[in-house]
Amino acid sequence: MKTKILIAIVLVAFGSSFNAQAQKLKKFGSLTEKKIGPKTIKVPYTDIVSYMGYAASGNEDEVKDGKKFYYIYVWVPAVAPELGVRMLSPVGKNKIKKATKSTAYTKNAKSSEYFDTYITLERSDIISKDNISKSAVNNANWVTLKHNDDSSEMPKQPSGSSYNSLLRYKSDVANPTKALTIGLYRIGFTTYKKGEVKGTFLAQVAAPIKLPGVVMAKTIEELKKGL
Ligand SMILES: [Ca+2]
Repeated sequence: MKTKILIAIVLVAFGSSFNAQAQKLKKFGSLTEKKIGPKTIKVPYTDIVSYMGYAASGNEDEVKDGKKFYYIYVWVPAVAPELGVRMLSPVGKNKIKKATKSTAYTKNAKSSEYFDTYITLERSDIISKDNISKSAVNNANWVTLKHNDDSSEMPKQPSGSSYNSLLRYKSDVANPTKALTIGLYRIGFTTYKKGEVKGTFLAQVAAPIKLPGVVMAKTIEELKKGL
């Protein structure tokens, strides 16, 4: 009997420490791979911009196909060879260096709410920062370059499901519609299923080289302040 209880305690302890570990965000590896001994690793992105936010009922930016969409805007001032985007919910105990935190995140940082993330990388036809305005953004032609729902490279959610998202997009210079040129981009995030989105999240946009002047913000007003 005692042995059984002990085993149960050990299992519970192991289980919880395993969960805590699984929630830790790994380095954000790029498409470039390098062999280190017998292992092949993805060389980490060197330039990462992080944003912490809190999604709540009624604060969505757009309802598209019955899904509540939230956007983060990214100004890319130089031609980028590759971009990585990933999203994690909830933020939990992850400590992220130099992250921009929204007021809503700061107020709800301890919230344990989370959602099944889904990300899109979209490009607009706005290619001059002087042309960035709320109406220009609303009237811009947005093209989805890539999307991702679930990534096994991301930490599991508290439910144990791998529902967090990660995508990497390589610029195709031979194809102007698929090249990562100077311009205004946005990350769209929502849930796979239709309905409410609620919880803390971390969004990161990354490049393999230092791109001076990259600005990421939740709103056009905030973006313009950073330009
Ligand atoms: Ca997902």
